[in-house]
Amino acid sequence: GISLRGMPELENVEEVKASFNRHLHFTVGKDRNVATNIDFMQAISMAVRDQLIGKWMRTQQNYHETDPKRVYYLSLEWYMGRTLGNAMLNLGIQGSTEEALNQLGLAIDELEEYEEDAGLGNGGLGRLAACFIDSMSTVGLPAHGYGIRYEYGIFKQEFVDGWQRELPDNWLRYGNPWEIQRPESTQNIRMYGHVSNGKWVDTKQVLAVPYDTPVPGYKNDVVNTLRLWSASAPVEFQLDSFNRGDYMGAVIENNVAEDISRVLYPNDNFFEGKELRLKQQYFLVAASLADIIRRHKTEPSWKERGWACFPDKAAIQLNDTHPSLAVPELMRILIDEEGKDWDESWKITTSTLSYTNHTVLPEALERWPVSLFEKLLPRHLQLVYEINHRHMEAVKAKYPGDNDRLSRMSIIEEGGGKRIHMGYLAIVGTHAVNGVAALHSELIKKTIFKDFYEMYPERFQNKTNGITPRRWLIKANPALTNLIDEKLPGEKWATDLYELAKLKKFADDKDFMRSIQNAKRENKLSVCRLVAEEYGIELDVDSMFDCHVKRIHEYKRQLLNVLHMITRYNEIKANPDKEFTPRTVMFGGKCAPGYEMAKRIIKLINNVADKCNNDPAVSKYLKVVYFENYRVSLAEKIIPAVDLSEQISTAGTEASGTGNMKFMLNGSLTIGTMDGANVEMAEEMGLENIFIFGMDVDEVHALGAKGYNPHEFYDNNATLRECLDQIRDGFWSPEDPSMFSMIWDTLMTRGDQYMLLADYQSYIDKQREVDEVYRDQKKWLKMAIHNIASIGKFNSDRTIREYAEEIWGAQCRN
Ligand code: 26R
Repeated sequence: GISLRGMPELENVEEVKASFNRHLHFTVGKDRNVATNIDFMQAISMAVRDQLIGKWMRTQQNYHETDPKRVYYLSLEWYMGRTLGNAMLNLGIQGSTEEALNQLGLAIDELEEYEEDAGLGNGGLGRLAACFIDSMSTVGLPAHGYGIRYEYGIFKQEFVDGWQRELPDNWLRYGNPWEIQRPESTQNIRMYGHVSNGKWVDTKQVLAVPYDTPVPGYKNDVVNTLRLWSASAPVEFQLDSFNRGDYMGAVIENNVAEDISRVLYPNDNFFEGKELRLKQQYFLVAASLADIIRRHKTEPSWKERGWACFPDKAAIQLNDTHPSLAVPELMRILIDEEGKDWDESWKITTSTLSYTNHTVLPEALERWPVSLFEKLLPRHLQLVYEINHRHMEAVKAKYPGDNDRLSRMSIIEEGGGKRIHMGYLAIVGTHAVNGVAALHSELIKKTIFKDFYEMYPERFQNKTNGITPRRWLIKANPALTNLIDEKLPGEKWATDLYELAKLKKFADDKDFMRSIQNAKRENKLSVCRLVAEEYGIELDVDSMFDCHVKRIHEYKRQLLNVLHMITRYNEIKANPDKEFTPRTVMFGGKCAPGYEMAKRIIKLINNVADKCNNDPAVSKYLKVVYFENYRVSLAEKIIPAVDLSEQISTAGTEASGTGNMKFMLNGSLTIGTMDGANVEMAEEMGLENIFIFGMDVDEVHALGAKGYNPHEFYDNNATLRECLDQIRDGFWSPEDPSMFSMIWDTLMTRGDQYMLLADYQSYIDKQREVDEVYRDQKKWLKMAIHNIASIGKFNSDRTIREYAEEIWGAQCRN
């Protein structure tokens, strides 16, 4: 059928053409003869941007006039991806823009490919911030995102002989048409120095220059702001050297200050106590808080009530502990600059701030050495000590004589060089702490924050993650979007995904099932073309597309997937006459540059891919593709084409997962453990529509308590043993037989934290079941429709409404 979505309006088409030509001529400074595709992309981006500006100014003007409670989302990561397509979609001008460019002999979808991803994030946490800011505009919250304008985002991944190589991501090279520099709102940030007579003196200065990006809601005229700070050296920075007459040295020194916003730290789930990273955190926090307070001082309510109104007018959300310096920084402002006493300052601080936890992995928790703090932020260290002192008094009062508890709960960890536990600081210094899925929120109460939960149970909440259906369905998957539009006319579903439940009645409808199948096939064909072009590999479109895309980390168990591939390979080789259900196993994901084990996992996957793809007897049934440089824009192409989504982390380790939801929304089936949000997905769709396997959290804990012994599984399972022996003996690395000994050691001799072998057989059995169902396409499609129809809860609009209502006390206007 023909979709009404994006039908071009004639008037708008003419306007877009004129605007595009104007920008190409006057802003880019080229004519059609010399302009490149990048020029065309920039010209159309500016034409689209122009349509945002009026709504943007009106939205901000309205906030100023009506003085509502505002929400501030502080995050060290914003994994935005591309902006052009999303802006057109949310403005409702996709159709007119496409038509306008068509008439000029250009193709919008081709031009969109020239936009660099804004890759200012590592993975889940950064992409969640991006989905949230889309939702905050869509539900009509007066919200601002705050972050750092890294000059280099997440590195570009390249494979050299199957090993990951990192290249710098110079995403701003050709300029960024979506940002507007606001030098007049520059903030002065101080660091280093010392405290003398209670005053922070002899500090070094750096300027924080804001760059604003408009964030439109979905077809609702709301445009909020993402404000990213860039570091710049002040003139004073050079004074010292100037006085010494070292002009050249002084100017070159600017780099040191400007390095603060140079590059995103590529660590995911691994804390490294680097000074530059602490500077980045303070830079974001200090600039954003100063900016927020400046804004509120111009509001009418301030004139009446001053600071007393602040918590009623501002809610500040901390995206993990990365911006948790907000606690001592707000205290410093209130006490040192505003002359407030401790108690009033504490009240304002805790009632304004709230904190989201995104991981329980102990090695990811931020614990900054006191020595570093003292050097960079001496005044903040004093305040943290005072916060801890008062906190310790409160613990003593509540639990007299319980010295163990007292030392467990100290924000300052003693022994082996003192450290500040930022998670504890964030809980003590805020009024709400939340996990990101039901299971995870329960887990933090029972494990990492148990003592704090017992003391402050009312602070602990759950906010199950969600994803924006605009980018992850309407933009990424037009084929499926059109089908849904046909069944559910009126577009209500685009913001209320619970509407998709109405698709359940078509789960047995032959025509609808065929349409769903065709849409998936169309998307799979696009990926086949991409893989053929990029890697020269011919895929079988009818094979099952089995996909594992996410950061490479041992807890996510890409290795378990490898064991399944190897098992399959061995079975195919051992049974040359047997028929198998053809599969294409797809991987994507980067690993932290210093993560040795993960680097070897990547190499192993690439080696397995080579062997399978180049052996005709195997490749008939099993092909393996590792997508290079997986990122937001590539995810948008891959996810709609997938049949089977791999969500196989050890139960209790993946806080939520959000990729899992993106696949479900796009009609893939999930093979997964009872971890993170998988648990709630299963609950929404019913266990009959998802392939759940392996130990649940309780079983994982029980096995850990009893003592996990890999030999129990190795000794009793011949197929598993064959896989592991092959890895140990160099079957998968003929170029260097000992290449993967580290993998063997981790799984077999170092007591594998993630208990891969314990879930191996259950995983293999479940994969057999997956094959069987795939052969029964009727059953598969029915399950797929149930997945799509059960996605309602995982809309990030729902998540944001819950934050607004239960944590922020802010009004959604839509
Ligand atoms: C301190 C440091 C280097 C660091 C630690 C952890 C940097 C980045 C992280 C990333 C973590 C916190 C992260 O991305 N967590 C993911 O958050 C998603 C959104 O809530 C979850 O869906 C996902 O399960 C979780 O791993």
